[in-house]
Amino acid sequence: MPNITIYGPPQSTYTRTARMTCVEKGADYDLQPIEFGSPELLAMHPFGKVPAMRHGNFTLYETGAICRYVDRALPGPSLLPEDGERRALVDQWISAVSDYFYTDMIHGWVLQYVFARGPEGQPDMAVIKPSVDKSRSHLEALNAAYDGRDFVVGDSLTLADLYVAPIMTYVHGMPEGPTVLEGLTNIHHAGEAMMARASYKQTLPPPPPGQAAA
Ligand SMILES: N[C@@H](CCC(=O)N[C@@H](CS)C(=O)NCC(=O)O)C(=O)O
Repeated sequence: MPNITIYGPPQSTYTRTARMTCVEKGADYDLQPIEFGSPELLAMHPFGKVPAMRHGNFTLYETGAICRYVDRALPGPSLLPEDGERRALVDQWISAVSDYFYTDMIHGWVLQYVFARGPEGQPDMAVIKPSVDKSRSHLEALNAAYDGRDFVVGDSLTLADLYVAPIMTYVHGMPEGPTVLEGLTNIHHAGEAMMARASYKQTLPPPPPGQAAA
């Protein structure tokens, strides 16, 4: 079986979800950084996002499609539950994280610090403040979902956990992170378990400029 190649920068949360899936499934994979807007990326991904994937002659884009392909292509326990209700809950959380979490935690918060666009080149607090408030409410929903378990759905790791983890790495490193996470003990416990996994440790992104490693 040829190696899987994941195209995307190590900082990208979606790219990391795909990489974590490869590690969890024991897949041999290569990470290939790629330039946004490059003809090489657009040839694989007409929408110009990351990650993209190549496996032999097969090319694929969209994180969900890549993760499901890797999950099926490799032996070992599936990252998607067989049970219909649990499977639906995994899909629910993947959708919620891709939409609400990504919008408010990555676009409206983390990237506002990384690419500061406010007055005098400072982070724009008029954008960050409401995003942080919305993030707190999203995180309360996640905290409730854990219900004292280490996983978002059920008693074993699913793709939902691999969507959550890359975003949480950045949230922990934000100036408002400790306050926003205050009292969310389920998230704390599940995060400890996640941080001990090889897939988490092997895919840690380089710290954003001016920020210590998460
Ligand atoms: N729906 C896509 C979203 C991928 C995505 O937004 N990736 C980000 C990086 S984490 C990206 O490519 N951003 C660059 C841009 O939006 O131009 C997926 O699930 O793969």
